[in-house]
Amino acid sequence: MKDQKKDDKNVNKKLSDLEKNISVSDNQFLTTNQGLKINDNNNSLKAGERGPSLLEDFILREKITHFDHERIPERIVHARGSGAHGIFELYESQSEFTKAGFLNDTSRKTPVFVRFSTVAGSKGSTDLARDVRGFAVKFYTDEGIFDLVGNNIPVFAIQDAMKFPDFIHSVKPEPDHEMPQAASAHDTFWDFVSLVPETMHMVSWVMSDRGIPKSLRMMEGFGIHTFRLINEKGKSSFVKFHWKPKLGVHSVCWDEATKISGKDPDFHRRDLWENIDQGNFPEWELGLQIVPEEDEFKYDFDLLDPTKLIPEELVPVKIVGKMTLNRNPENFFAETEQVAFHPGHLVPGIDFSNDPLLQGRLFSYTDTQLSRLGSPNFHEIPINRSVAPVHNNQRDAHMRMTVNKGKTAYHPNSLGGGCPYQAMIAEGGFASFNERIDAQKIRNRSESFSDHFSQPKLFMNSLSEHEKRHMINAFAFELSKVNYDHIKERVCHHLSMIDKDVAKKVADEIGIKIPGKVEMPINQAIGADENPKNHQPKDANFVKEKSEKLSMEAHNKGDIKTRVIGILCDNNVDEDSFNQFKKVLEKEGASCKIIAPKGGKIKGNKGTEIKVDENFLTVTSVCFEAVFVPNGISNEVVKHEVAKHLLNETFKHCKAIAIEGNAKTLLKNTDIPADKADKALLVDTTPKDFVKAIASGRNWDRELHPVVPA
Ligand code: HDE
Repeated sequence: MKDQKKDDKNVNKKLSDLEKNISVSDNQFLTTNQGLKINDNNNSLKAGERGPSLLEDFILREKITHFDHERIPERIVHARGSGAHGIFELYESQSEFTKAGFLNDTSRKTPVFVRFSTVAGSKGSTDLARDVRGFAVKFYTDEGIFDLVGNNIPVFAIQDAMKFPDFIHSVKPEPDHEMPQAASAHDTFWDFVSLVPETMHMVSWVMSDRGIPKSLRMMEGFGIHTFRLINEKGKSSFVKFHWKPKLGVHSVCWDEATKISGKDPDFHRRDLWENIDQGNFPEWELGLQIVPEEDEFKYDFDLLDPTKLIPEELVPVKIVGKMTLNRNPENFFAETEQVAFHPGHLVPGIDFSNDPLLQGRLFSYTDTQLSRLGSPNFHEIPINRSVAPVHNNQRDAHMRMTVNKGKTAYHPNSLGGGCPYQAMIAEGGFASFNERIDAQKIRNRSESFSDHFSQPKLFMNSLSEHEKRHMINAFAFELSKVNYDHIKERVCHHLSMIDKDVAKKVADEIGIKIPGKVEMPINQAIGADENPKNHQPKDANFVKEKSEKLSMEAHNKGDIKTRVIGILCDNNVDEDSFNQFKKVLEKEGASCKIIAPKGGKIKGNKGTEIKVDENFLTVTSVCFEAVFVPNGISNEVVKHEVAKHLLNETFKHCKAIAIEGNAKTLLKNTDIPADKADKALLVDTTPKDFVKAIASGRNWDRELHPVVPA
């Protein structure tokens, strides 16, 4: 207990180091940036009340100048993001594999800052775009900053950094008319995909429901690349990093995603913020897939190829610790916008592999901070500061905060007593892994990177029926937005190399024929000219038939924690029915939002006042996980279009509905067929059964009989 308190104090100390620059204005005078108290913040200085403004007005000029320079360039990719602070705790020492302190010492609580993001959209774009999500974690360790800059999908679209600008240019809005925003459903993206078949694995994940997460709190995270762990003796093992959410992995459906984008474009950001604010701290467990160095060539894919994952059946994910996000940022710009991640921020005990995509990233991230944050001193911004002391001979540059004392800024020196001095490896000095390299310089792709279809096949095989259906629909939706048949044909051809049935269904839907062979324009399709062995479609030669954990179904925890349930009611609601359900739902960890025709308060049948959260102007079913309608519904609600639509749409999105007593009349007025009562449409049920229905996941079978025109 005593130790626990000491630990908490340590974490708090580290955190308060980060907060040194926090400014609170309570009970303070308004001042200029020079500390001069301001007497009038409403009027500029003029020559007479109706006269021209004076250049002399240094207060106005300072205010406007600062305002003019408020924006910094948004991130080239991952511009839209949301951040949170937290801690990482280790379950069991991993000293067998790594000497990294935060993976050795179980008594440490390492502060972290996490930024989740979408990739394609601009800073103000919608959260629910079909896209990959960034999952970047900054560990403030005692040995320096370690950044794990990953995504919510375990593989990447391309294999070599050389293709990154091309890939991103193709997915961003098209350069002539700057459309579409935050969407991949357009010509240039699919043109690129069709010419670069290595993209097919990641694209299959993005077309699956993983591309439209329900919540940032309900996504897995992956470091993607293979890294190295190095132990005290210098022994190296390969590793892939995983984050497993304690709330399970959940997504919305596409119709919901498009509606949420209009109704609440900040849906994910709000959900993260509100849950942390309410004390529902999201948690992820850190998992390691460790491959002994001697097994480097054991698999029929290359560990260095970022378009491949290691199926958990081949190498299990070892759970080693837990991350809890427990504090919202104080200021979005200062923290979430200015945080600067870099896969090259390493600590002793962790090192890179030769993955050519990772190698390219090591250049890019510092470079991008220079143009985004404007100075090589970006590490001095509070959110980027190391909690381990920083001492070196780097000096000056724009916006230098540190006041370096003394006359020596060089090494070696005798005038400064030789300080700062180098650390031996035993003293924690970083040394790169002593990998033997004996090679010719070559600009080429390894033959071992050339199988692009086995793993997407494995992924598709592993999806449940409804997940596969959603993925097929997504391919069909996206390709329908493409204006060129030859692009659609090429993509369907690649799909047919992965799964003939999937390809046929997509092709039927978009009205094209799958060509037996596709022409890859010479000098354009990667590897099509110079090295025909590489990147030519091969028939799938898959690792395994299925890998269970690739389906989101395998990650359902069977609870309803932090889900939002709508309770539709009005004055005179049956308080017994209302309270009975609300109590059980809340006990199980859900939160209830009261929906009524008008805002303010309603009165139950026993006279209790109930606060209304959403009225019929603001309510939308897509913000709820399930809807309950208690007994005692008013005639107004029974006949109201909004109430009917709410139920229709909840049904259409396959969510659970519970109806009590006279609320059945409302159900009759909807388009939900009376004979369609199913495992998630519960009439006069118990709260426990309702909880069970929500927890078991949506009733996707309803999609097979789409009868509700919501
Ligand atoms: Fe990034 N990436 N990336 N990336 N990336 C950036 O850095 C880049 C890649 C990822 O919340 C940029 O600070 C190159 C893979 C995340 O601030 C930039 C290549 C993965 C974030 C950049 C990749 C990622 C970024 C833009 C190929 C998953 C957001 C702003 C060689 C493992 C971090 C910035 C945050 C951000 C470059 C590939 C994840 C331009 C050149 C693979 C989560 O430097």
